[in-house]
Amino acid sequence: MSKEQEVPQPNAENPEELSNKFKVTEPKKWAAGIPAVLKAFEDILEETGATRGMGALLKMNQKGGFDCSSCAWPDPDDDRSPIAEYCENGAKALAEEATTKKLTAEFFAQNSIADLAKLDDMHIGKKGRIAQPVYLPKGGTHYQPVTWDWAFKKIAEHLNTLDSPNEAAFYTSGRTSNEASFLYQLFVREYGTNNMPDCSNMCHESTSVGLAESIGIGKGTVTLEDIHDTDLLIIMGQNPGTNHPRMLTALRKAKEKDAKIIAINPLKEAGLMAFKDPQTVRGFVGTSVQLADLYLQVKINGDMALLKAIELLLYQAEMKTPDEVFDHKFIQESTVNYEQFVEHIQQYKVEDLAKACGVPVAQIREAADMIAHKKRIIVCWAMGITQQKNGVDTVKEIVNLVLLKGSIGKPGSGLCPVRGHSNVQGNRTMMIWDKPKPAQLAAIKEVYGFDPPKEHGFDVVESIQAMHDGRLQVFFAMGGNFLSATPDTTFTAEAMRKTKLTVNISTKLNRGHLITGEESIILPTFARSDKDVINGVPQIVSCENSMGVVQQSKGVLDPVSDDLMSESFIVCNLAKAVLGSKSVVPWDRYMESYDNIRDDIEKVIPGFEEYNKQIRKPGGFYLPNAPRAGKFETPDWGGKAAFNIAGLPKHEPKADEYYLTTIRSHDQFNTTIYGMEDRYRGIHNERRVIFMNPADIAKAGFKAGDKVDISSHYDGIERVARLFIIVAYDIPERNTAVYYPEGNVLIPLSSAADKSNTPTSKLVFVKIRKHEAN
Ligand SMILES: Nc1nc2c(c(=O)[nH]1)N[C@H]1C(S)=C(S)[C@@H](COP(=O)(O)OP(=O)(O)OC[C@H]3O[C@@H](n4cnc5c(=O)[nH]c(N)nc54)[C@H](O)[C@@H]3O)O[C@H]1N2
Ligand SMILES: Nc1nc2c(c(=O)[nH]1)N[C@H]1C(S)=C(S)[C@@H](COP(=O)(O)OP(=O)(O)OC[C@H]3O[C@@H](n4cnc5c(=O)[nH]c(N)nc54)[C@H](O)[C@@H]3O)O[C@H]1N2
Ligand code: SF4
Ligand SMILES: [Mo]
Repeated sequence: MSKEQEVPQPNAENPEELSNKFKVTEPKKWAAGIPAVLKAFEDILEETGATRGMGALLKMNQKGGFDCSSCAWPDPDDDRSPIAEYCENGAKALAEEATTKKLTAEFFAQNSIADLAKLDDMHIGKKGRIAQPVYLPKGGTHYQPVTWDWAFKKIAEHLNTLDSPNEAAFYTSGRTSNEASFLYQLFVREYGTNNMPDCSNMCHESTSVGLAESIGIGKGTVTLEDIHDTDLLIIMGQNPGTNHPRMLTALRKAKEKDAKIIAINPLKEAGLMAFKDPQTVRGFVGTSVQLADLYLQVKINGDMALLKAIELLLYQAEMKTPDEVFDHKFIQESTVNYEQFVEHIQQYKVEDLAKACGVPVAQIREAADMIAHKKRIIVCWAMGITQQKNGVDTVKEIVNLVLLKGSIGKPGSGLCPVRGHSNVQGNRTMMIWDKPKPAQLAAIKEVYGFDPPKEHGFDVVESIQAMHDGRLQVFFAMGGNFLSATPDTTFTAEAMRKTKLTVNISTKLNRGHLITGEESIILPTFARSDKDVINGVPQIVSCENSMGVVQQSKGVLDPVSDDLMSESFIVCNLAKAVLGSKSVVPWDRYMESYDNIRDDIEKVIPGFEEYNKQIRKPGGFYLPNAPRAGKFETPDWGGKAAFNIAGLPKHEPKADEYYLTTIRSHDQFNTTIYGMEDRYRGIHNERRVIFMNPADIAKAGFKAGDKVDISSHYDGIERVARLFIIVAYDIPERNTAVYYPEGNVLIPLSSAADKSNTPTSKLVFVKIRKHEAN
C-alpha cells in the first residue's frame, strides 16, 4: 500500500519550487569566527531594528537580564563578558521572537488556513508575532479574533463535557518557565489526568531513563567548571557548533589547559573540528583552536559497538597492567554488576566490533590509549545517542565506561547530556511528566489537599496513537509545534484532525496551527525577551539549564501587542474557567506576583528552599545532585551505581536500503526555520537535500545534484518523502542524512526507543529512487 502525503510537506514538493539558487560549497573545517558575528547582527537588524534588537542582545544571558531561549547550555557562574554572552544562534532566536511584525485580525481575515499551509515553514514563521487570541470554528476556513474570556469559556466547555479527563492531553515544549510549568501541571492534575506528553519524550528521554536507572538521577553530573578542568572530553552524537555554540568557548578553555577531545559522529562537523572565538581578538585575526584530537566517524547507531570495543581494549590493558586503567577502589565501593560486565565484554572481539561500528581498529586503539591513563574524563552526548531504538542502553553503556574509570563525582569528571530547549530540564523538575513519581504526587496532595491522579498518562507517541483511535478529544499545547516535531507526519496529521478541539499557546504561527481538530484556538503569549509586568511590578521567571543551575530571567522588550498574556496567567485563567469553585488552588494569588508561585513550588519540590531569595542571587543556584557528590540514590542497587549488560543492536536492512538519520541545519531552531543556509556543511538556499557517500551515489547510478524520492517501509506501509537533491558528502557508506522536519514523514510511529519510547529520529531504513513528478 502506498501512502502519499496529504499534508503539505515542509518546504516545496514541486520541482519548480526547489530553489534555483541551490548551491553546494566545500564544508567548513572550523566554526564561529567573524561570519558568526556578522550573521548575528544581520538577523537582529533585519527583524527588529537597531535599538530594540541590539539593546536586547546586550541583556541576553547577563545577570539580571533574560535567559537565551534557544538552548540549555549554561552561562558561566562568574566572569561574564559585559557585552557578549550570546552566540550567533542565540541572536537568531532573539531576532525571531523580537520581530516587530505581527499577525493582526486583518491578517487572519485575508489568509485562509489552506493558503497559509501552502507556504514553507520558514515563511509561515516569518509572518510575525500572533497579536490576539484567534478561533477557527467547525468547518471554518479562517481563524477569527475572539476575546480571552470567550476563549477560556470555549475551552472549559470542551474539557468539562468529556467523558473523562483522560480524553484530553496537555503537551509542553521546553521553553516554558518553571513558574508556568508548575502551574500548568498543577491545573492538569487537579483537572484529573497525567496525559502530559512533552518535547523531552522526543529528545533526552532515553538519557533520563538510562541515567535514573543506573546512577539514580535522570540528569547530568558535571558543572561548567568541570568541563574547563577535565583531561579528556568525549563528544558523541552532538553538533555543538550549531546547537550549543557557546559550548565551543568551554571546549577552547579545556584545550588551553591541555585537555584532549574525541569526537564520535558519522558526519565531520565543523564545530567539532576547530573553533575561532568570535569574542576574542584572536578570533578576529582568524587563528583557530583545534578541537577534536581524534575524530571517529562511526556508522549511524554504531556507538554501542564502538563503546564496547573501547571498553574491551581498556579491559585488556587493565589485565596487562593491573590497577592502572580501572579504578577498582571506586568500582568496589560504589558500583554493582562489575563482574557480570567484565564477563559480558569478553565475549566480543575487537575486530568484529570495529566492523559493526565502521571505525578502523587502529583508531579505536588510539581512543582506548587516550582514555586508559586519564582519570578526569567527561562524556557529552545529545540526539545522535538518544533518538535510537537502543538509546537507553547506549546511555547506560556511556555510564559503564565512566564507572570503569571512576570518572564521576570528582572534579573534571562525569556525565554531560547536553539538553535542547532552554528549560526542558526545568519542566521535568516542575513535574511536567506523564509518569510522575508517587512521592511527587504525595507532595501535591499534602500542600494543596486534592488527590492527583496516579495512573500514568500518555507520552508523545501514545498521545498520537490515542488521538488517532479516538481516545483523545482535546489536544492542548503549551508552545511547540507538535505536528512537525513528531514522527510519521501523515499519521499525526490524521490524528490531530480527528480531535474535537486543538489549542495552542504560542508566540508565532507554525504548521501545527494549520492542521487542527474540528475547532481550534491559538492563545498568544509573551516570549522570553518580553517584559512581563503585574500592577507596575516587572516579574522575573526562572529556568534550569543543562547543568542543573536555576537562574532568573527578566524580559526587556515591550510586547508587540497589548493583547498578549503570560503563560502563567493563561493557566490561572484557564483553571478558573474550567474548575471554578471546585478548585482548591489559589489561582488569584498566583496572579498577584510570581513570588507567590515560587513560595509554593518551594513547598512541593525538593531543592528549592528559599527559592525567592536564591533566585535573586546573581547567577542563581545549583539544585542538589547526589552523584556529583559521589552518592547514588538507586533503591534497586542499594545506593550504588550499576553497570548495565546489554548486547549490540541488530539491524537487518534489505540490500537496497540505506541508514537514514535526521539532523538540524545551522539555520533553524527545531521546526522554526530561520533561513536556508547550512553554512558549515556548505549547503545554500535549499533544505530538501540528502547527504550521501560518493561511492553509494555512483553504485546506485546517481550523480550529485540528482533529484530523488526517499521511502521507508514499515508495518506494510510505504512512506514517501518526495523530491530531495543528492549532495555528495563525507559520511560512512550506506549512511545518509536529511534535515528535520523534512524527514519526519519517513519515521513510523511504531519505531520508538525501548523503555523511553523516543521516536527513532536518528535511524530509519530507506530506499532512494529517481524523483517522479506527482
Ligand atoms: N541553533 C539551534 N540550537 C539548538 C536546536 C536547533 O534546532 N537549532 N535544537 C535544540 C534542541 S531541542 C536539541 S535536543 C539540541 C540538539 O542538538 P544535537 O543533538 O547536536 O542536534 P542534531 O542535529 O539532532 O544531531 C546531533 C548530531 O548527531 C549526529 N548523529 C546522527 N546519528 C548519529 C549516530 O548514530 N551516532 C552518533 N554518534 N552521532 C549521530 C549528527 O551527525 C549530528 O551531528 O539542540 C538544541 N539547540
Ligand atoms: N526527525 C526528527 N524529529 C525531531 C527531532 C530530530 O532530531 N529529528 N528532534 C526532536 C526534539 S530533540 C525536540 S526537543 C522536538 C521539538 O519539538 P517542539 O518543542 O514541539 O518544537 P519547536 O520547533 O521547538 O517549537 C517551536 C514553536 O514553539 C512556539 N514558541 C516559541 N517560543 C515560545 C514561547 O516562549 N512560548 C510559547 N508558548 N510558545 C513558543 C512557536 O510557535 C514555535 O513555532 O522535536 C523532535 N523532533
Ligand atoms: S549557546 Fe545556546 S543558550 Fe547560549 S547564547 Fe547560544 S543559543 Fe543561547
Ligand atoms: Mo530537543
